[in-house]
Amino acid sequence: MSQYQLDEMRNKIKSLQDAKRYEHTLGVMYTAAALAMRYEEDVEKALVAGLLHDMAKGFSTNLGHAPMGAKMAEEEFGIEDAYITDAICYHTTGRPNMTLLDKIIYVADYIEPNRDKAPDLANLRKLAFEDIDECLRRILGDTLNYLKQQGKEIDDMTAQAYRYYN
Ligand code: DGI
Ligand code: FE
Ligand code: FE
Repeated sequence: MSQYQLDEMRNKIKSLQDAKRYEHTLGVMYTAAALAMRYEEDVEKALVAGLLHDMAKGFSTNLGHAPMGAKMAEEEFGIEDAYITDAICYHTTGRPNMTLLDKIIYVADYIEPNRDKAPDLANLRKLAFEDIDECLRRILGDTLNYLKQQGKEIDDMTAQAYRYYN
């Protein structure tokens, strides 16, 4: 992937998203890159997955934007690497036995600098760079608690991911 291709993707994503969502996207992209450096993941794959993870936001249901984003990444940008598209596909629910890139995108989505809602975010951010599995476990738990508290329906994949890691 050339710098030109990455720039093209950025411009396209910027045109699809409002200013706030695009700031979130850049936050996830660079947080994912930093986690990739820490855990010896492919930094370019982390950048691409982070940039594209919410590309279908607003084009589908709340849960549907993740799998739809994976499909759009392939159709619009020719991303055929399933390692990347799976990380996009499962970024909202997680899944059992997540790959390192899945974990990086899932965690980056939660801790990127523009986020401010989650409880104990400062500690989670530190933990992300110390022990990504423990951080993932904590986020899955916090998300499940939040969904229950809000009376929202728990997706089967969310429940499976939670069970796998707890
Ligand atoms: O797209 P983002 O806003 O950056 O974040 P996201 O893709 O992680 O998730 C969007 C929302 O989806 C978030 O408020 C949590 C929610 N969510 C995650 N798992 C489930 C869920 N909502 C329901 N109803 N059921 C789930 O299992
Ligand atoms: Fe999302
Ligand atoms: Fe996101």
